[in-house]
Amino acid sequence: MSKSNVSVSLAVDAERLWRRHMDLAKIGATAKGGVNRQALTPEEARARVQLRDWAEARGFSTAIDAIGNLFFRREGTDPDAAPVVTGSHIDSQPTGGKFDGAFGVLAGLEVLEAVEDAGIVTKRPLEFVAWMNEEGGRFQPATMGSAVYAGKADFEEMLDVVDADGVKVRDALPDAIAATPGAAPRELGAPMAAYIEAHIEQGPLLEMAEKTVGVVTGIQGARWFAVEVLGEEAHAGTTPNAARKDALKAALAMINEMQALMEDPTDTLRFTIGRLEVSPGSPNTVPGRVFFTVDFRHPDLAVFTDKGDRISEICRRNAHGLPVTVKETYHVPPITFHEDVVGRVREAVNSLGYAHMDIISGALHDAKYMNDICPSAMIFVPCERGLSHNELENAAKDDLAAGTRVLAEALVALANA
Ligand code: HGY
Ligand code: MN
Ligand code: MN
Repeated sequence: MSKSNVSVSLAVDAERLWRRHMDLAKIGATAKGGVNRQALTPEEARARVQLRDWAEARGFSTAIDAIGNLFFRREGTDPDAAPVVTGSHIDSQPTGGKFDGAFGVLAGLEVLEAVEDAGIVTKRPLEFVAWMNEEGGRFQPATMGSAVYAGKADFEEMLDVVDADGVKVRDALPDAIAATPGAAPRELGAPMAAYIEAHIEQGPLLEMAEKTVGVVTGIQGARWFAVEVLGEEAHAGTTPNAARKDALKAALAMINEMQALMEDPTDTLRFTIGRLEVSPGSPNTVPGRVFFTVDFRHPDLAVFTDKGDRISEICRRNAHGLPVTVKETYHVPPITFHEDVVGRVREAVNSLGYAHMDIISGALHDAKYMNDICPSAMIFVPCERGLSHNELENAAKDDLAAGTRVLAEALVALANA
């Protein structure tokens, strides 16, 4: 169906792609060279406008859905055909890097531009998307926008999620949506023919194996918990141990027992206490309240279930009579991507001749929810030292271009299948 016999990967422009990363990274730039562009902040709104400007300069149209997922579209010959879609996220961690999420969105833009430059006609429309609140750092859960889109999270419930300052999604969302006023309305859950997401690996495996491309066959499971322990504030000097209701002592007992449970000699299991708040936080007052988060991940469903189910029981048993609440804020079992779409990625990487390997994603991605509504897969490229969720995150220009060429060939093949 291609009008020209130029293969789209030849039209991928590595310099343009790299320049876009550097330009987007200026929005929310931090002193250490990373980005702080958290979901539904003014910085993220500016990034939305920048994407819209780049896309519309090439004649691609813009659409937005009720939860703020932002879509960009290049028409195919069959306007009624469900689109082939790529994308990722532009929101970042508070101390995020230039490439986490941004690569998948900018690779999508680059693919549409390369298709346009090569004069390739596709049957299906091609789209790339910037999913709202993938990171879940400010508003939990993560992958909020794609979960609502896929019907796996309740829209109204997500609107009532609040951040640490008590700001609700419902209050912060209008400014994000208003940032691109000309965007057409997009229905939540509108059909997609296939989805492929490009992302940096955010781990060291590709770099260690000296591979340029990761053919991602699945995503490990992730379970997040929010735990609050209530004690009684008291004088640190006068209060006998027997009379204390020390929220931190109980929380540390819970965390220590969890860490023992999560010991794994194979180093497959991932267990992180990412947030620990102690109130009132005064050196000479017995803590009256402790809040902490748990991020537990594993690729095997049995381990994911058995060990994850023990977290609540460990908290209750170590509370020693103090009130404790344990809320599971995220529960996403391990998934396997669709073999047809993984196959398209494999064909593309073989035809381009890049050193590659199969890999399971350790990180969460919006592709997990897309896999629930259409055949999906992912493509990884290495990042330096596997470092991510860190302002020093770095990736090589040639690797980003290689991943984008694989993405381009796979998407065009799917759009004309
Ligand atoms: O937490 C994650 O795995 C994703 O990078 N937000
Ligand atoms: Mn990401
Ligand atoms: Mn991330």
